[in-house]
Amino acid sequence: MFLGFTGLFFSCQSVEPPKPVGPLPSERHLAWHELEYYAFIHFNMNTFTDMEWGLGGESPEQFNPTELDTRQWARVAKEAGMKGIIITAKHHDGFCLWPTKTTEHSVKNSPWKNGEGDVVKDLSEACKEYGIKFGIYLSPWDRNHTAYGKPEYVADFHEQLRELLTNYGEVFEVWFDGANGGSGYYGGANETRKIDNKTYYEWRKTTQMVRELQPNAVIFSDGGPDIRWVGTEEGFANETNWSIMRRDEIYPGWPRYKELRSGHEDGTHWLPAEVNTSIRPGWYYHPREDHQVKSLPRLVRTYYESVGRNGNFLLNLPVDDRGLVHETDEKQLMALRKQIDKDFANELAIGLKVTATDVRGNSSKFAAKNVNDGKKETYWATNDSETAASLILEFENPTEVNRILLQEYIPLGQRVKNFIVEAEIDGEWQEIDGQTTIGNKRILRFNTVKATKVKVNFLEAKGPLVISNIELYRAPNLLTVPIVTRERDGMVNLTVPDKNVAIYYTLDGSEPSKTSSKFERPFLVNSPTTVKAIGYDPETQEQSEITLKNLDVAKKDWEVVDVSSGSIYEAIKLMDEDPNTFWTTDEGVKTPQEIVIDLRKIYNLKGFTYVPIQERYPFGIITSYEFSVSTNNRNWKTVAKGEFGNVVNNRIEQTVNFDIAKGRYIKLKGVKVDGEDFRTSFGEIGIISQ
Ligand code: FUL
Repeated sequence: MFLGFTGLFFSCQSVEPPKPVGPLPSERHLAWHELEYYAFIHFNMNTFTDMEWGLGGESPEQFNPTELDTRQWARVAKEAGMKGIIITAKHHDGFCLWPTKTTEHSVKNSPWKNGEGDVVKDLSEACKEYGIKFGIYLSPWDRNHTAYGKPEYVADFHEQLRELLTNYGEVFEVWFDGANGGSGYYGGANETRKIDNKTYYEWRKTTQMVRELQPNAVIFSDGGPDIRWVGTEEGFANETNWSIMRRDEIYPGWPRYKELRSGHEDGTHWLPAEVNTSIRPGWYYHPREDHQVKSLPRLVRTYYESVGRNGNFLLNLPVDDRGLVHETDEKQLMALRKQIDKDFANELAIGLKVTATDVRGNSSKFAAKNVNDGKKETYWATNDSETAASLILEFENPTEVNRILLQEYIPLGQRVKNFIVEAEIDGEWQEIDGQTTIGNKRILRFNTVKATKVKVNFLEAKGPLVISNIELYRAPNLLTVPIVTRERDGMVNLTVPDKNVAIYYTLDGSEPSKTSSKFERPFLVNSPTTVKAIGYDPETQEQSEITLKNLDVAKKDWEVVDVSSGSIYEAIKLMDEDPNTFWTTDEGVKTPQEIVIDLRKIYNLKGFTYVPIQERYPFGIITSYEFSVSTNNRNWKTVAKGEFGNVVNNRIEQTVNFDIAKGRYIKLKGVKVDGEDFRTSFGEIGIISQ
């Protein structure tokens, strides 16, 4: 039975609020939870040495941005909807972005602004100007410092922290990395140094200093003490995500880090998760990753799997060697903002009639309507005996929904362990989703339903329920450019992430529109063909940009018949239509490496394609090539020779055209390759035929 009779509620005074359950967040935590989405910026010596982990022996001379503009960073972050920026003031290589008194290894000895510059100061001022928060990353590991491993270094590390927390205004977060100790330059010693992560940095003293100098700042590390790493850099928290953990078991570099993805149900401290990931494969800028900025669907997913799973989202922007957020990254950030704004544009639950199976002391103070009154400080609570209850929101008319957002009133602790969402559709209840934890914020995405009522069935909790907010949305479909993939047998597939988005395509080079063929199932392409496709949202009648892919004969019968070294059996990977698999020749073979493919039929050839290896740490990319054709595998004719310009930095498909030549066999020789072990690698080889 549902209690809708507000008139019978007892007076507020007599009913006590529920007692807190488990460890609770501090004021500092509560302010941090509100931030939700903010930027990491990795910009430091590595930006100029094209490294991810500098060794420490770099020269300050190498730090020389040409157009460094921290106001651009702050503007981009602000426009992207981010609430702050955390900057790598010092990374593992030890180079300091501010003129610290502790070391010569800093901006003060760099050519940038003739050694007069201070990136930390510039950024703190830019953040202030744009009204966003400012945070610092200070690597405990320092591969430059002579005394690393001895107490003298720790004194300098603390001094660096003191400078950063004293001279740059309000700091909202201090970020300590778990990567610690190992090989390094160490003032020229070039050796491996091991430290004890638990004791060496004197964490207690470090924490005290932060508390004293920046009492509002949260401290991040694998184990806090305030907020925790989420145990992966891929950009997600687990579906079950407790904001509490048995904190005393954890320390920076904790080997059981996978537990950080879910927290501990029996946690002893409030230790919520921050989901850090980069908008590119690397944390630092590498021109070779310019084409690997994350796609919109990927970024949207990360948003829902961080903010939507009770975490904060810390998205890294690798500022480039000019000193700017790259244009492509900026474009993607704005696309994400636009999509998230669209998804949450229209809140449907506010003010709806709402009833619950139990209300604490029947008091209006704890009534069900508190979940949709738009106020986060009011909440619906159940009686102490009721740790399971349901709540129903009623629409006036059948209404489409596909998102639900739930929040517990976390000042009283995180409680919910298990819940189900149901919708009343055409008079019948249907389960639409079921999950475990909620915490500060949980967002569920489900297929659009036209509901008259939405019910949340809280099945299990650690104590009486304390729910502060429920929101409902009808997000639009995610409209993106279709992805074209193909199998070796020539079958072509077109995909978009949202199943409500239709795909239309053409095969004759004409512009696709919604009157073109609608993609229903994979189709065969076995001759030179240009596929053009669009995504189309039938609800908004909007269409995506056009994707274009040139396809040629299917590779089904092709066979690699000769390789100069390496395993011929593995060589199928260079013609499997999957550029993410690769084939490589042996290491250390100095003569140019080559490969011969039998196309099993004579074609009029007029070009070839080469996709370089797509690995995060690529090797063996062909930079100068020679391409030959033959009809009999004996008499060869070289039809093209040259360089793949900028292929190492921009690992996209390379296309080379040549005068028509008949050929059944093709030979690609890597005349020059990038890297030093002489391996030659191939992501994919293709032909262009007539
Ligand atoms: C890691 C570091 O080793 C990476 O270089 C990067 O700074 C990332 C955010 O944290 O532990």
